[in-house]
Amino acid sequence: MDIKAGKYLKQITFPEDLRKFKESDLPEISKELRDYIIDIVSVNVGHFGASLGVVELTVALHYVFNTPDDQLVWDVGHQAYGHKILTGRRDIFHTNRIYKGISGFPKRSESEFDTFGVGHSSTSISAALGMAVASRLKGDKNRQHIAVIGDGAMTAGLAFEAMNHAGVENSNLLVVLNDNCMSIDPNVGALKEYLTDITVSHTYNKVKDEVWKLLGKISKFGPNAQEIASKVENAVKTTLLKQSNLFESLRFRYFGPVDGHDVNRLVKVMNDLKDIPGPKILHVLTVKGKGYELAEKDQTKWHSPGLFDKISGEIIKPSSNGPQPPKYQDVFGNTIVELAEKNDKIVGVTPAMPSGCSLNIMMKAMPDRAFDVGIAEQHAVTFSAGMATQGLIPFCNIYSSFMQRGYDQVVHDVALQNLHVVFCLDRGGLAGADGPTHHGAFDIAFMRCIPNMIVSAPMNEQELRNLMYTAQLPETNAPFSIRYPRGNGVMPEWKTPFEKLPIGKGRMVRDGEEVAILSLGHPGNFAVKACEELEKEGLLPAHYDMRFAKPLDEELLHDIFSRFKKIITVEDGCLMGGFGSAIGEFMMNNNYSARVTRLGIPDRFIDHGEPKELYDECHFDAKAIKEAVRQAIGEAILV
Ligand SMILES: Cc1ncc(C[n+]2csc(CCOP(=O)(O)OP(=O)(O)O)c2C)c(N)n1
Repeated sequence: MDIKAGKYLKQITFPEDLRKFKESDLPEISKELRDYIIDIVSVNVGHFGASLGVVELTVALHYVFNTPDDQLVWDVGHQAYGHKILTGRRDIFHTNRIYKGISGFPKRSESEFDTFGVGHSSTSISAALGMAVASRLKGDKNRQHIAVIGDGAMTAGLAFEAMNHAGVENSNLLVVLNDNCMSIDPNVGALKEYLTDITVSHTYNKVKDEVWKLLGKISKFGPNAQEIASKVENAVKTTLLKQSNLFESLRFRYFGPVDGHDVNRLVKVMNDLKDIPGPKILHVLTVKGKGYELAEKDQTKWHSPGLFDKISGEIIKPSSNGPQPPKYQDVFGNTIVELAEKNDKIVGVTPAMPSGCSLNIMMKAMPDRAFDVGIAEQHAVTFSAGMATQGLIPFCNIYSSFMQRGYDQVVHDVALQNLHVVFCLDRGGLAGADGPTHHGAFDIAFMRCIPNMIVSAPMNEQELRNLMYTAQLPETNAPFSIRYPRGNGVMPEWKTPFEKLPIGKGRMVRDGEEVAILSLGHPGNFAVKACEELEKEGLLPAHYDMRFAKPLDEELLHDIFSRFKKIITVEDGCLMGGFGSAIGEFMMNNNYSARVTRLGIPDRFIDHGEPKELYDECHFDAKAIKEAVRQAIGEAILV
């Protein structure tokens, strides 16, 4: 790939090279870094707006702090492209998110500059505090620990748990709050209003200038810095307590807001802050998508735009002949509106993913009945549970991997009370280029072991609609999980009439002989393809779309285990404890004996790549199913 770094950037392999430049060169270096990100992401796909927004911040952080000895922790990590480029990965950045290439998120195994593996949000303050306390216990007073967290990520409970703890730990922690007023969609909630207030407050800005004047003197005072710092603190407090500062209340010293695109100003401020001990927060104002006009204007679209022409700004969609099947998420988004029009008990809940899961369709159509609660999966679940106690039927849509964070709430607040909450788990299965932090590998296993929970997965759009329809019927009245993958389904004509599905019942897709393939969810389509191709070879396995991992269709399974001695299970989820395990348990419990081959995600974390590359690696695509059938039948011949 012939993308060249600019004249400064090409001299920077590691931050120590950056630190050799004069401060006056930093604006130009920032410009080159931004151009390099635009050049590569436009042809390579990836997160875009977030990294552009923190270019100056990234340059300033690596210029001022002695990384990697000083510990820099990025929250979520989707904004860390500039960091990757400045920390030894410039020349391999074109492999970002590509199979076997570098990860789209900071990853400890990839670089010593990636101090903490991320992907899920709001972990940075806890992790950096842990590092800071470790340094203190080791007697290292000089090491700096910096968490960079967005205003979206700051909405999560985890971030506040960490702030609450950090306020009483006398550790060297700097939280940089990167405030761009955006999550993926516009940020929501009272904290956002508070940050806006503090940003525009005249009183505050006046004080702030005085504080900076004082801070400017600190470096000259050397050992007396602490004394000056406490004067600074008092100056802030006496004036600010009038309007009460949330962060000050949590015993953080609050500094800012500062223009996050003024790299020289950032360098000066950070140099000053280095000398102030204890927990500090620096509020930095940035613009998501900065420097690429279209991304600044439509920040949600340009969060992760796909391929685009960087000159015209056109987002390039893959060409297609004829009507294409819709994305599963859009089937969810449109279907919930259709159902909610008929059933006024239905409400929709998303923790900060309205456009990612398409609940934005309902938010537009029925703003009073659809809630974006911020990056707050735990709250999303318990909030849904609360509404369910009052007879509402919440559809709580959470990406499978983010649901991990709401697990106790699913068990304790929903299932234990047998509340009628419908969980729609988007991105169930291998999620692709986002990699192991985002794969929805575990939900079948972790939902299946919870009493009262109904666990289902549709094989196509029609089944998704019918499962959603069935889930909201009053007689269902139980926690109900429906998981479906990222991306497109298989039915261009997807808007089929609703039909009630019997809970815990599967269906035969094709009858056959010798081998039975039992699939759960979308991988049933891989089985259909495998069966069609095997038929040409004269092999005729039967195929069943089981739909439910719990309750299992025991009647159908008795029939299958009586007729077949070779069973293959297929799922886009972890093998340990998943759907195949459920079939194995059924076999044991009922004293059947059969040769069961389980295809699915093995017991290791799967890296990033195109879904088809990952299905191949994990061995549960059509090719793998064909091989498994041939092997089963071949063995039969040998016997
Ligand atoms: C636990 C969790 N929930 C949801 C997400 C999806 N997600 C990725 S980035 C993002 C927005 C983060 O907003 P902010 O922290 O303000 O960073 P910005 O993108 O604005 O720079 C969200 C919701 C996630 N990564 N982790």
